[in-house]
Amino acid sequence: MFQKILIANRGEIALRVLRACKELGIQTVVVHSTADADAMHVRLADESVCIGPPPSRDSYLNIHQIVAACEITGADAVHPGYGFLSENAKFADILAAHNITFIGPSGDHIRIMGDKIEAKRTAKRLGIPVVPGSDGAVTDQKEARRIAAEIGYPVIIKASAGGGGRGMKVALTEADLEVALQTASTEAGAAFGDDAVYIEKYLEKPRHIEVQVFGDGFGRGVHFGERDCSLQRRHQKVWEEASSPALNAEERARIGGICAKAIADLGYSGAGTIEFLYENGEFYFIEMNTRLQVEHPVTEAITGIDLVHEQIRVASGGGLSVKQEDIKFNGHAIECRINAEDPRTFTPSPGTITHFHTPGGLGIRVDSGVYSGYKIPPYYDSLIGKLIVHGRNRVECMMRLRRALDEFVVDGIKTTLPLFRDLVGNADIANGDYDIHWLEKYLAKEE
Ligand code: MV4
Repeated sequence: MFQKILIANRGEIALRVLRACKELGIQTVVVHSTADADAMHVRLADESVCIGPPPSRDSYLNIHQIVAACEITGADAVHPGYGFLSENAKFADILAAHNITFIGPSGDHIRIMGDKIEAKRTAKRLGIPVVPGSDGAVTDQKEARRIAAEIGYPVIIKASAGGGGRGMKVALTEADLEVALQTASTEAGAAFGDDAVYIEKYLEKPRHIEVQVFGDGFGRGVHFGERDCSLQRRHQKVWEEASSPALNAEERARIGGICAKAIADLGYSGAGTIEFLYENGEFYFIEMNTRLQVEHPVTEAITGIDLVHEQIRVASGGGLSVKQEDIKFNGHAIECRINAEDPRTFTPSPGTITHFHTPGGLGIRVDSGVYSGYKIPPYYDSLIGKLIVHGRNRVECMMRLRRALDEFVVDGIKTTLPLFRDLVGNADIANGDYDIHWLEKYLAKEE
């Protein structure tokens, strides 16, 4: 097991990882920018190293500074959290070259999944159902027209170097195709330095369902069920659930089994998330994330398993603490992402939190790095906390969520809490009846 882990992140996830390290008796080092000297995880860590000024590229993305902090403190592993360097293959390779363990998959697995064409080709080869479309990159208009005609309109053009919604263009008919292909490719070249694009059938009203997987480092794979993350705004998730209100146990076991086998065959190590669009009872692979995700706590709530403990165990060569048959799904969990933003316009609202009071009681978890008197710096993303509620079933979970939202107090800044108080009372949400476009339509109506 590791002696000392360096946490290369900030905010609630740095604290989340720190808690796991403490429980495992592992010493902790945090790195932070000058803007984060007052952060909770800096106070709670055994050691801290200031690695630079506020801009991320000079601190949380500065690989050399982070490697130097490892050398100075004698850290034997790095947990990257999510965002920042968590899916940077070069970072994983550099750490390996320094004999420091990257708590995550190999640089090569990160690289495969970062290239969306390569990821899709790999998924298909491993028996994962994919969205119908081109087999690889599409360059000429004639080929694009042939493929689009074959799969049928509407189609979507995606950048291979994109992902998470960046660099996509929809063509409703053949008349739109030429411009869509041209602009998608030009924009991808400018934004990512890679103009490769591919074509898929455009699914009009899918849900976003993602399967949590783990490779144990010994060639075995398991799944921890799915999360439904359909409630998004501009590709930012707002509300996540486990399990998906749309799936039954049979569908869960089927897609979970496919994903677990794929992870085993790939020889993947650590946590991963296989993302699907789900429409009319069918799953269509879109991307795989090779990191721990923001919404991992809903999976922890229904399985009772600490996924960061598992990441650390696997990275240290100790394997998973559970086998597939030990993983049982109990009840239902919902996560609300609490952002320091205006709840209608989503404009960031940094500043001082004058009062912070979190809900408690059975089935409530709040993951947050903030406290009363804390000043939110303006340099980073606006997530200030996550409310995770667990109940024996979805109805109990929703009742408990309503109660927890009533107790939550954040004064001094604007937050997205009022949005959640509206959503929890909405009939479609109560019925679990929503797709990836539901939230944007709802927000447009409310204006
Ligand atoms: C799609 C799609 C419809 N059809 N692909 C957006 C983010 C990226 N992960 C994939 N995305 C989409 N891919 C096909 N073939 C619709 C989206 C999409 C979306 C997906 C998940 C959650 C929210 C979304 C919002 C708009 C579009």
